[in-house]
This record gives sequence, structure tokens and C-alpha cells, in this order.
Amino acid sequence: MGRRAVLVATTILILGVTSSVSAAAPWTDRGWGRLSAKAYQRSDLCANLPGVQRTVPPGYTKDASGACLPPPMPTPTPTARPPNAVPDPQPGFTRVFTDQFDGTALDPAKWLSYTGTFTSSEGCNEPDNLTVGGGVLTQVFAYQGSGVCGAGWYHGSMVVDRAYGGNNQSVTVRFRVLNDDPATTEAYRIIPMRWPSPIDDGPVPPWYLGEADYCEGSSLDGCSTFLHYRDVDTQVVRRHTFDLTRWHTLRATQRPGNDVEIYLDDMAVPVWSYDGNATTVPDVFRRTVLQQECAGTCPTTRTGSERIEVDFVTIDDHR
Ligand SMILES: [Ca+2]
Ligand SMILES: [Ca+2]
Repeated sequence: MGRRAVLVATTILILGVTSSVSAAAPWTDRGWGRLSAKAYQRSDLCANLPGVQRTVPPGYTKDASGACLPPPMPTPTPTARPPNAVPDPQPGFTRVFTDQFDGTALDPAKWLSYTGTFTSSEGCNEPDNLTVGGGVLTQVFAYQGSGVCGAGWYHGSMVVDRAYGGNNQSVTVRFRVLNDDPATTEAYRIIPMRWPSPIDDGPVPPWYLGEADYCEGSSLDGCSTFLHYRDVDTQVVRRHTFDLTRWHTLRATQRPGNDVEIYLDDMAVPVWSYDGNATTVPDVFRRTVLQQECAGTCPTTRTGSERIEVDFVTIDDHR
């Protein structure tokens, strides 16, 4: 065979190879086949370069045309519940009360509005300062030129109907606090409280035997739990730091064994657990209260206001 014939044969061989590479190559699991080292270095493991054979990387699959497919994404656990949804009761508790404030006024079958002054502070409760709209209860703290107590600072507070009281209960409240002049318009709030109450029309028990103020104070960067017992000067105290101007879900749970837990947003792990006893957490009937008042004395100005916005309240009884 002469020199010319050899050259022709080589050209045909090269054309044949080139042709087969540019067409869709059949898949083999043997390796990278004819993919050049340069292309290999450039390529992503799953970039489907035409005509390239490749090993299926661990966890990957291939389709009928030889495309290399990444592992399917794990199916996400359905967490459709939006962050503002009403959380379920804890194990061992049964829901007995839910108010999402979806109406246009406070439901008198669920709540009793306070009217008049507290013994604990100046200021005056007026039912008008409890408004419901847009799915939210608003407790309004503001100066009024007139009202049930005359001119002065007013606020809105309320206690749940006696039908929803109990001893071992878990109360969950989603709320935030908006104050347009915190420097001078300082309000005081207890969101929520559980207040020792007569079960029937009997005498009112002493407040200090079991008043539980789960989130109390006037600052906007936290609140404190006060568990009162024995006398007017004795209580268990615990501070919780969080931004009250943003929505948070706070749950306060009293369990058998006289134990108290405070949860904040994470309903699985409490931010505080207190192992109480029958002295420090008395077994008494209590009713849930949302309280707003002056911080001892009312502001000296007449301007400014504070609003507590409450998205929902739930109460769960221990079974
Ligand atoms: Ca205990
Ligand atoms: Ca709501």
C-alpha cells in the first residue's frame, strides 16, 4: 500500500470517531469514555455534555437519553403551619378555649371587661379601650378628657369567663406592644396573668396565694414572671428578654407537681422551667387576665399612647 492510501484510511478513522462522538453516545457505566481530560476538568459532574459517556456519581441517576440526574431533593416535612398559627396543646392538655379575635367586638361569652381603677396603680379601665378588628384585640393606653373615672389616663383589661378557669392550665398568647412615645408614655402590662378566683360565688381568695404574672413589666425589651405565694412580699421572679414590639407567642404552663414553664415562640423547649411545690405554686382556681395599667403612677403628660395587640389566646386544661 502506498503512502497516499495510508493517509486516506487514517482520515476515515478520525471522521468515524468524530461522527460517533457528536451523536448521542449510548450510556455506559464504564467511565468517562471519550470525554477529553480537558472537558472533564471543565465539566460539572452532572452537566450533560452531548455525546459524553460518564460514570453515574453516587446518588445520581440517569435517564433514557443518558442525561445524568442529581439525586431527588428530599421531600420536605410539611410545615404548612404559618408562624402565627395557633399552636396545638401540649401532650397531656386539652384545649378548652380559643379566641382569635376574628369578630368586631369582644365576645362577652368569653371575656369580662374591667371598668374602673385597680388597687395596684392609678389609671382607669374602660371597656371602650378594648377593641377588636382585623383579627386582633387592641388594648389602648391613652389619656382621655373624660370617661368613667373623669379626665385621666385610661387602659383596657379583661378577665376570661369563669367557665374557662382552672388550676393546672396552659395559656398561650400571641401579642406585641406598640408605644409611640416610650420615654414618657410608660404603661404597665401583664400579658397574660392567671388570677386566683372564686370557683362559684364564694369569697375572693387572697391574690398573693397564687397570682401568676407570666409576663409583667413596662419595658419593651423583656418582661418578668412573678409567681406570688405566702404573703404580699413573697414571689418567685424570672426575667425574660425579648423584643415586645415584635410579634411573639408566649405560653405559660402550670403542670401537676406545681411546676411552671414559660415558652417563647418555640413551643417544644421552654425558656424557663420552675419546679415549684404546693407552697410556691398554690393549687388554686385561676382565671386568665390580660391586664394593662399605669406603672404605679400615670404619665405626667397627656400625649402619647401604647397599644397591646393580641392575635389569639388559647387555654388548655391538664387532663
Ligand atoms: Ca414540683
Ligand atoms: Ca387573630
